[in-house]
Amino acid sequence: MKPSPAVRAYIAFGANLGEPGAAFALALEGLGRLPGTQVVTRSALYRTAPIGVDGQPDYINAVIAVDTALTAPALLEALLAIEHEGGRVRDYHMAPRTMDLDLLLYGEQIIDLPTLQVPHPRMHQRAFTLVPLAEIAPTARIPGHGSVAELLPSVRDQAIERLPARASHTS
Ligand code: PH2
Ligand code: MG
Ligand code: MG
Repeated sequence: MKPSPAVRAYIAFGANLGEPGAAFALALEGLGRLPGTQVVTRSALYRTAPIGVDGQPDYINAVIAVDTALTAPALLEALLAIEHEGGRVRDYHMAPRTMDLDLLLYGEQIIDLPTLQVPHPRMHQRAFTLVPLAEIAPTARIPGHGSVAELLPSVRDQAIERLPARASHTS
């Protein structure tokens, strides 16, 4: 059988419980182990104020680029399995979490399934996705919204702080 050509996908990492630095390392390792999948690059870690929830600790966010031969639904299923390995417990909607892995972009495909919307429906409004994405892929296009670099100015009021490289292992 001919191998399926790889698709460049972008995955958002978020955590605001436990040890986000260790969870990020686990996420990278888990993604690297997926069949037909290579981690291409990753952004720095960023400390961000929680959006859409009150009274939660700051998040640590990042974006990871992979090339994958997995279909988008198979990749989503793998992300949920890695979250589970990372100790994710689904207490309630928007609960603080040890590891959240969201599929942001899958090539330039638009996917609208009951369990999977790509591009991620709110990614173009959030500094915690756009800023790390701009670091590794400023020219990436968010179908229906434009390029990452073009969208950046619209989120400049949202608090986000890039952490020094070493913090990825200790924060
Ligand atoms: N994730 C959410 C809700 N709010 N805020 C920040 N700063 N970072 C996140 O990853 C985040 C959030 C739901 O997944
Ligand atoms: Mg999620
Ligand atoms: Mg999320």
